[in-house]
Amino acid sequence: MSFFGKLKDRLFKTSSRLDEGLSEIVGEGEPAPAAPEPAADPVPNLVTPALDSPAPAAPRTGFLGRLFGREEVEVPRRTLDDAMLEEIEDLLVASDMGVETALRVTANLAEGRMGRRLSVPEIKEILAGEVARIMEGVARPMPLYPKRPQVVLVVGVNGSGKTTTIGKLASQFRAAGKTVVIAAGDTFRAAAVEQLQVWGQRAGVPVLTAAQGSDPASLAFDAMERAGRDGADLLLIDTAGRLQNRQDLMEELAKIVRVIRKKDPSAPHNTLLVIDATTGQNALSQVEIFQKIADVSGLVMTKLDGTAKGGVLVALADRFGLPIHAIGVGEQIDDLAPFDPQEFARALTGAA
Ligand SMILES: Nc1nc2c(ncn2[C@@H]2O[C@H](COP(=O)(O)OP(=O)(O)OP(=O)(O)O)[C@@H](O)[C@H]2O)c(=O)[nH]1
Ligand SMILES: [Mg+2]
Repeated sequence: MSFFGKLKDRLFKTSSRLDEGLSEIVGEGEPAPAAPEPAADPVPNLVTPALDSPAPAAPRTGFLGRLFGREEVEVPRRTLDDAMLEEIEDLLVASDMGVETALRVTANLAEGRMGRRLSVPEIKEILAGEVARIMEGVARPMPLYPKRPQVVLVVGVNGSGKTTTIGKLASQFRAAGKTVVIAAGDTFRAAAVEQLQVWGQRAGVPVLTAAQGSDPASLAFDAMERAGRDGADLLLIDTAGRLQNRQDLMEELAKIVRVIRKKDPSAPHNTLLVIDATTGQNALSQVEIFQKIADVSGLVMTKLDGTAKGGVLVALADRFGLPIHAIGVGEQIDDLAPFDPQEFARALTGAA
C-alpha cells in the first residue's frame, strides 16, 4: 500500500471526528431562501421556469434534471454566521489545533464568506486548503550534508518513538545507499540497548553501545570517532527519553550537545525532536524547551496512525515553523512516511 493510502486510512479517527462535528454543525441544513413569488402577470413568463412550489426539504429538480428526468440531490447547507464560526472554531480546538491556530483558520474561512450558505463538503475543502497552506512551509525531508559523518541526534520525551524512528531512518538511509552507524545513547534504561540492537539487525546497521549507566555524552563522542574512522555517512545517536520539565535530564542533554560540538563544531548536523502526535497540546511545550536546550532542527511526528489528535501538527507548524521531516504511521520498519501537506490536510479534515 502506498504511504498516502496508509496515512489516509490510518488518520481516519481524526477525520471522522471533524467529519461528525461538521455534520452536526451544519445539521439538517436550512431550507433554501424562499423563492420570489411569481409576479401576478397574466402573460405567461417564458424565461423563468414555472415554480412547482416544492416542499423545502424535498429534493429539488433543477433545470437540467428536468430536461433529463433526473433529480439533483440537495446537500444540507447552513448560512455562515458568527455562531457557526464559533462552533467550527471549537471543533478545531477539540481536534487539537490549539486556540490560536483555530482562530486564524476560522478567520480565513470567514473572509468573504459570511452570509453564504455552506455545505459540509465545501467547509472541508476550505479547511483542507487552509491547513495545507500552513503545513506547506514545514514539509521538508531531513537535509543531507556532504559532511562525514553527518551526526543526527535524536531527542524527545519518554516513549515518543525515538528508538523506533532511528530504526526506520537507518533502514531508509541504508536502502538509499548510505552507510549508517547507530549509537545507543540511551544508557539509562536497561532494555534500551537490546531494543536498539534489534532495530540495528532489522536495518542491517551496526549499533555502538556502552555499559548501562555510563555517560551518554562520552558514548556520543566515542561513536563520532568510530564513525569517522569507518567512513560512515551518517551517525544516528539515540538518547534516553526525558520530560522537558526535568531540569537535571535537560542539563544532561545540553552536555551531550556540548561534547558532540567539541569533536565537531558543526555537529550535530540534525537534531530531531520526536513527538508522539497523540500527546496533544503538551507537544508545544516539548518543542519550546527542547529547542532551547538542544537547538532542534526538525521534527518527526509519530503515531499518526489512529490518533484523534493530528491537529497538533498544525498548531506546531503555525507556532514554530520547524520542518517536519517525516511521520510515523505504525510500528513496522517501513512505517515512516515523508510528510505530504496536501495529503495530511485532506486526511485531517476528511476532505474527499
Ligand atoms: N502506532 C505507532 N506506534 C509507534 C510509532 N512509533 C513508535 N511507536 C511505538 O511506541 C512505543 C515507544 O517507542 P520507542 O521507539 O521505544 O520510544 P522511545 O522514544 O525510544 O522511548 P524511550 O526510549 O523509553 O523514551 C513502541 O511500542 C513503538 O512500537 C508509530 O509511528 N506508530
Ligand atoms: Mg528509546
